[in-house]
Amino acid sequence: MAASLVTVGTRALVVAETESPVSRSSTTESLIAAVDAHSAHNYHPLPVVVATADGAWMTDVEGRRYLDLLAGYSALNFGHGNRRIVDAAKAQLERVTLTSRAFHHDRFAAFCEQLAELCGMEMVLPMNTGAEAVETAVKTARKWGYRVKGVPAEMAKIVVAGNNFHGRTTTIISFSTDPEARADYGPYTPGFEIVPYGDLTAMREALTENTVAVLLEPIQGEAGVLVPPAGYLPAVRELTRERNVLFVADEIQSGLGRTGRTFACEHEGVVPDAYVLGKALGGGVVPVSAVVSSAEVLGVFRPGEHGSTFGGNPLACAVALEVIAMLRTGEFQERSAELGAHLHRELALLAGTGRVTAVRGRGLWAGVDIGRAFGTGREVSEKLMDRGVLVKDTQGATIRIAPPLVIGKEDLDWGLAQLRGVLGV
Ligand code: IF1
Repeated sequence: MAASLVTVGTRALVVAETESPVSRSSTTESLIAAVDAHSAHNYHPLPVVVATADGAWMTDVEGRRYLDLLAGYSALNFGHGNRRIVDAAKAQLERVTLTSRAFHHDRFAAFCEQLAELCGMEMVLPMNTGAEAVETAVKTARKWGYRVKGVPAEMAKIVVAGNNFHGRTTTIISFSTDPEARADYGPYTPGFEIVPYGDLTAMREALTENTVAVLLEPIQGEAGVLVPPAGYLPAVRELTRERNVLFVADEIQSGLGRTGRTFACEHEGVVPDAYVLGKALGGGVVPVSAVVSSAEVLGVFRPGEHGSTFGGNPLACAVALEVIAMLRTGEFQERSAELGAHLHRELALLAGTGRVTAVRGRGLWAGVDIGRAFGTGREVSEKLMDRGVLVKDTQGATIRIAPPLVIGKEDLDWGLAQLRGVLGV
């Protein structure tokens, strides 16, 4: 198997030299055909087959190189093959990888202690994927509502925002407003109230004595990197505090350095009651997620009431500990803030051209709306791919730019030059 892959790679390199960059070679085509035949069609990936990656760059099976401006939806904040993360993972692979939570293991204490400290919180409940952590936050808020707040049985309500994206479980899609994410998956889980994102009046009116939590993305990713109006998050914080409602911030995508701060909430001086974390916490190596909160809130759980086979496993903890150590210095946040300011300055110049109708975001994270006459987000993404830049479209007209935070300024500028090339400016 390994030998045949090498042969394929060599042949592909030869093919790549003789073909125009736009057409895909037979290797890429045959691999994609096999995926189409045997993988469920729940995705429509760009027609590139990645074989290796390093830092902000990926190389496909043809030997072509691409600048990664998506970073695994922010799971790769520290870049592909990050030396420190890979070394931490390798070392732990040789020691112990899984104990289950039936036993203690020697990385768990440091993981919980240091993650809680990074968040300015007291307790951690580890899971694996983002959706599992969101589910955990929902269960935590409900249990807190019944045990601590005194909400009558079965009456707990959680307020969420329109155009949210929190994951894909049946309960989470029950409070999605996206028909694609939701259709044909009913019956849906009750207990959620949806209000428009950024609308404080609607939020105030939605809160009742049975509301246990407000669950929000401090910046909405899938909605197109939507930054709420200034003052919205602090007002929600104030309101939830007054009404004894938990403010749960889904920082799965916005957190851990992406926006130029450890948490996107920090831009508005907001400290929520609980952070929901995922993606970059696993360093792009393993799925690691968690709910991080106070002892009052996470203290509601008793043995047997929640858990996960892989949650908080030794490999996950070793990788996350390295991620936490890197975040503690603040250098990645600083880099994201500085390079992000540069990115947004450059994108603002495009916004004046008509080819780009709007740009949103913070730090190294941008949603760029493409003018209708200049193609859909998907078409622009495909043209960028042909120029060696990988991005992902959303909401039809938007492309999202979220490079690994380790990207070089020259590489970012080169990527932006390709975008200008595609848009003809
Ligand atoms: C897919 C989007 C990004 C998230 C927030 C929870 C989760 C996500 C704020 C769930 C996941 C992903 C999932 C991925 C696409 C992607 C995404 F376009 F759908 F919205 F990043 F922008 N909270 N976001 O963004 O985490 O269970 O996936 O680990 O293909 O579904 P997960």
